[in-house]
Amino acid sequence: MQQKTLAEVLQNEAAANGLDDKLAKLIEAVAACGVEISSEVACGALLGVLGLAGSENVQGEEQKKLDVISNEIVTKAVLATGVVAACASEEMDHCVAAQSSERLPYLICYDPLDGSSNIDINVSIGTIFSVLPNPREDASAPTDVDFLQPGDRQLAAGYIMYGPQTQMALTFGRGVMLFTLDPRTKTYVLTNDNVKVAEQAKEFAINCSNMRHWEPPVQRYIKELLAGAEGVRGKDFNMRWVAAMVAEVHRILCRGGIFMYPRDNRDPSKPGKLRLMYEANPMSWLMEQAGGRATNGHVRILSIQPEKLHQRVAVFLGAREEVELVTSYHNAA
Ligand code: AFP
Repeated sequence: MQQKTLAEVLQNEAAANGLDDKLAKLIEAVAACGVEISSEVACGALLGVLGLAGSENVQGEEQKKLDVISNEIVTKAVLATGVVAACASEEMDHCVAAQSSERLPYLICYDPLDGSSNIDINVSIGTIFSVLPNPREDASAPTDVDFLQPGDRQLAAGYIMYGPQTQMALTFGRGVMLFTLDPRTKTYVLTNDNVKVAEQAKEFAINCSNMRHWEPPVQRYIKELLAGAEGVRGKDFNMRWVAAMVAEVHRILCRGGIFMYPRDNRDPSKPGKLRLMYEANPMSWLMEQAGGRATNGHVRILSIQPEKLHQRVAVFLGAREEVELVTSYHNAA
């Protein structure tokens, strides 16, 4: 069967589901950024793009050269589409508004290169993006406050993962599609048109070095997983930890499991490590669209009303039965 390209899929979405051509244009621009970033990542040291940029982001984290390069690529591309009123990034303190005399329909937020700690050791990393409606009725420039919309308001979301293959996961709220970039033609080809996450899990992903800092519900849940067939779960589990959320989510979309980054008492002021707007929300929507679940331990992540652009959130996402179980432990505590 002739595999569809991204352009063909977007045309079909427009014809069959009324996908706005401006949104299609934005998604094509983000996908093109993935082609460019994939090339930069693949060259690594050959282009002198590894290592530290000598600067810090708003999170107080040291920026890698590729963090800065990726952010510049995405920011320039999305503002050039002429359909984005403002963009926000993990790598920028505040949103950047487009120069426009007319109202533009979309806001986009992104983590331009998630998993930066993996860059210099040649392990998978990725770009995560989330498209929201511009809430302003007029042509005035959006500010950070305009981005503070619950994840249920997203219009499109996905990621581009730079691994052995470059792959893009994408949802418009009608299921999850998976594309593979053909490096020979620089074309994304649809390789799964209906990704589904198994309701049960055999694998879990969490950074166990933080175990002593977790809250009791997480301690209980992980202890039961580690007890395996000799414990209350009655079966053995496997563990994975890639230290790049994109890779963890991709694995779960491909073969199931649960991913967790709980809040811990290392820094009680932080409700978790991952950011709500451009990591947790897009990944949670993908997971729910694929039949999985995503909570902060208590409520659906997509229902959370953001209070700050770079706010953090605890994340439990993946197999429905596992997320519901660990969430029940939190709500029973
Ligand atoms: P970096 O972008 O700083 O590498 O952080 C990646 C991340 O935000 C997320 O992608 C990983 O799942 C998680 O952090 C890894 O956290 P640990 O470094 O604590 O394992």
